[in-house]
Amino acid sequence: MGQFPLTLSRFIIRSQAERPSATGECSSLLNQIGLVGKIIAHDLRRAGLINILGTTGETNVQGETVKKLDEIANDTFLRAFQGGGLVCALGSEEMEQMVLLPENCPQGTYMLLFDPLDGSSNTDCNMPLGSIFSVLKHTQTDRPPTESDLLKKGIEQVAAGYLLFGSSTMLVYTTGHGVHGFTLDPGIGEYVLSHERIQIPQRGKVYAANEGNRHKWPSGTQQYIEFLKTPDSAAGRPYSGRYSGCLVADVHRILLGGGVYLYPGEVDKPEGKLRLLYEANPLGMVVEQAGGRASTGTMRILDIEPKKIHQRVPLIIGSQGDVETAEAFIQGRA
Ligand code: AHM
Ligand code: MG
Repeated sequence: MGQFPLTLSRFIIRSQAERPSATGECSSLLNQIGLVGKIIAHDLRRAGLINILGTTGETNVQGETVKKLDEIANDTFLRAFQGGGLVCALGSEEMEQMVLLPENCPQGTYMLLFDPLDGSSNTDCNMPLGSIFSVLKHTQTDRPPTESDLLKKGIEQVAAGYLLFGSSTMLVYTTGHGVHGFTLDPGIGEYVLSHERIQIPQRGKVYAANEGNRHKWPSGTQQYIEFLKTPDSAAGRPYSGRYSGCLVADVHRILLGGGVYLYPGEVDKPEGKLRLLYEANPLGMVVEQAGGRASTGTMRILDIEPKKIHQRVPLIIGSQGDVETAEAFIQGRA
């Protein structure tokens, strides 16, 4: 007889029993994110059939074209946490301002930040997509949170993770006690533990970067990518280039097999493209919890003091050794 599947909810109960100090609320939140993942995955699977591909004709707060699926995924997160008493405030890459959920105050002490649909240029061609989430705690329960309460350093996250909509749907998360991956079994409609305690290799053989932007990169970044492509069999080079256009998918590959993902700063845009609160911090926590490293090239992502909710940062993330080498090039030490 095969092993009975260890589902997400069962795994969470087991982990809680190992840590009696855990309140259990974060568990409900993770289960609810799992449900969000099932709903978004359901929409993505039928997207080409029900006229939800393409753009809405609008531009978001980031100045980017909004895809219909961006809006649908964002609404799914909003609806999932309205009521229920868990989350008092939400912030999203797709929403200009924080959304307060007064019905959940003051009992809901979590604040949820998310990128509802990461890699949305992939929507119209059946390529992988993701959702990224970061969980913060609102500690001043005598008053509802304001936007400045969302401006916490990444090290203050109480949980973080992502949903990956690839050839299968996965939920990968950390609450600061290792990283665990669950695969949605469509037959039973449950997330089943498939990757317990993920550890990222110290070095990999893959790099992920949009090399079309090479001419915009500072010379240290250009030299690093040239270094990775220069053959040296003893050192395991050249690396293979693998870039999907979906940060979640690229980081997931690297989390499992090692290597480095870069969305660096550019000469005319030193802050890069990716968002600190919705992308870099949550993925930074996941990767660090798996033994890897997340950096701007000059500082640890999780130590950055955010100044505004839609702040962007350069991101170099992946295996400890690979990110350190990238930092050495970027800082002119290599
Ligand atoms: P998005 O959240 O608006 O989709 O933007 C983030 C995405 C990442 O998933 C991906 O790695 C990167 O932007 C791709 O950008 P580019 O097309 O410039 O390579
Ligand atoms: Mg994104």
